[in-house]
Amino acid sequence: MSKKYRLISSVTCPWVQRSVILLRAKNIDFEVTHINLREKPDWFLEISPHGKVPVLLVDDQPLFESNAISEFLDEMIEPQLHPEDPIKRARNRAWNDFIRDFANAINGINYSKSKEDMENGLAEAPKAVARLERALAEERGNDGPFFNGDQLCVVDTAYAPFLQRFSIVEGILRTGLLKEFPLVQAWSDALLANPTVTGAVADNFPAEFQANLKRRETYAWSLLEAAQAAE
Ligand SMILES: N[C@@H](CCC(=O)N[C@@H](CS)C(=O)NCC(=O)O)C(=O)O
Repeated sequence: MSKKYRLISSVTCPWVQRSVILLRAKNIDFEVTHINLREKPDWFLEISPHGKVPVLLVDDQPLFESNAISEFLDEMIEPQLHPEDPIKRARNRAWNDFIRDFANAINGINYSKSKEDMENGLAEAPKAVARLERALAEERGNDGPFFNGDQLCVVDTAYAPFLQRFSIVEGILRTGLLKEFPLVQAWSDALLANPTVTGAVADNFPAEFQANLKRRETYAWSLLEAAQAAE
């Protein structure tokens, strides 16, 4: 009998979206339960050791940490999206892990609180993006558009949510961060045009994400608010 999957989610969480993209890429039926992270229900705290989403309930057995969830899904359910070759697979897993550095770099810009804060974020971020640019060149040569070539893979599912958020913020801040990184820019464009990725969030995602920028009192929100006031 096939298993039942229920994803515990919060609307703008990029780590949840990583799981959603992978579930969609594998055509797995799943239910979503949204929780309010500012008022976490007791039942959630019982099943999430660090109180974070995503949690994936597999026939009521909870899995936590988006990376572990990805590995579980890729192990259990066809089609396998990690490369077959063990060396390539290990390298993909390492790049999957690098998402934490990349997320920190991008979040340093996305959630900066002032112009100065943003400039500091922008001074740091190229280190992580440059590593990724090199990885894209090395892992897939000239092929694309995804991390390993023409098939969406597990690594893609980790980076797409952060590239998507950065593209929204970039529309406001216009940092030009990706100008020097054409492979990352092309990868981002391909991911953000892919229906498995775009369908992983609700149509009102940009508005939800902007509300998040507002809640966090970000520099991006202050610019957006000023532009809206000037209209
Ligand atoms: N390392 C975790 C990170 C998940 C995470 O940070 N989730 C955030 C929402 S985007 C969360 O649940 N935060 C609640 C909290 O920290 O109290 C993963 O990959 O699953």
